Amino acid sequence: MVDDYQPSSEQTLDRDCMTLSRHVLLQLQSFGPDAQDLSALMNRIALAGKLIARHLSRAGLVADTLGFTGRTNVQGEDVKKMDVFANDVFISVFKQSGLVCRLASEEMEKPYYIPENCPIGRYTLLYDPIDGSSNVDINLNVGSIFAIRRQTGDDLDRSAADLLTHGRDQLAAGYILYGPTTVLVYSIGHGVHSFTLDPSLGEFILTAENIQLPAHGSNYSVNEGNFWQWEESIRDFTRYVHRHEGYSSRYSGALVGDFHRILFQGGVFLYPGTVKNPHGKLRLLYETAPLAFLAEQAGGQASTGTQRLLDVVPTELHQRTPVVIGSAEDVALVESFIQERLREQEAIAAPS
Ligand code: P6P
Repeated sequence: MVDDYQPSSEQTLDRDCMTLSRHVLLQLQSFGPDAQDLSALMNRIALAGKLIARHLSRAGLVADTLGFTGRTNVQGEDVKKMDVFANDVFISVFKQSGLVCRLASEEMEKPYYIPENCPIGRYTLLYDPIDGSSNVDINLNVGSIFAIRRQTGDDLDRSAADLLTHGRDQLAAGYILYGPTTVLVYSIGHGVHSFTLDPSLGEFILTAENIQLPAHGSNYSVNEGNFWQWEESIRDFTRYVHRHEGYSSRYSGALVGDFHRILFQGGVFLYPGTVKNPHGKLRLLYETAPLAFLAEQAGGQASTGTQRLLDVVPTELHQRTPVVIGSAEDVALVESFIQERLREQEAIAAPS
């Protein structure tokens, strides 16, 4: 038996003990009730990620995981079996949390209320359960996007009107990227941090802390197949990157993976308005606002092209916004083309 035992300074042991719930408490420098709530909420998000990752790892081997359900969601999109499974996972893990009264999802026209948690549960989860689900059937990365907001008022009429506020009201935001590894990236307003799932432990382990989005990057990520549907300003930006050295086009068709690349390598992702979706395709409350929260926390920027994205106040739950997000310099470059065209239009409209 050794007296005054000195534990070995085994780095990996310390690293493996930096779990998500502990990290949240350290971030908040508090063990108070609010900190405990956020820690418990993030732990539930992690559990949902593990359950979805496990299901995805068997997609194609287990009957009824791939393909379509034959239904369409509130967006008018074909619902894939994986969308429904992932949507139900989040409902199940938060039912048992006691903390969340409402869940608002891309897959549900109205928020789902967990009766046993209402009105005690003071938090709302907004989420896109599987973003980029068309990638599931071809074994490419997909993601879940989430935001946590505090419920204000009792919402007795179940209109969830208190959710229609700017993105600066988000308490926490992040995503889970299901790729070669499963990665959970989150922020509770104290920087952006990344955790990697260690399947042998069943824990998300801290692998990148205080991530800084580079001021500029070579990646530009946009669906150029929409070129004919864009405003001239976006075409101007595209022609600029085509004609200048140092740019690479990277687009996977799944927002989470495309954003993750920008977060770590820099550059800009954009989904502007199109003829088909004049206000953009992506949804504010559970796609662009959570990522905008992360981008700004990591030193980047996020706008609609003309307005800071976190300032946008939605008028309805599934509101879409155009999005330009990533490195500050590259977001500014896109915005400069938009401003240039606006000035030209104003000059033409101005009385001679
Ligand atoms: P498009 C996936 O359907 C999604 O919602 C995002 O994940 C992705 O960034 C975008 O739509 C892709 O849309 O029109 O380029 O196929």
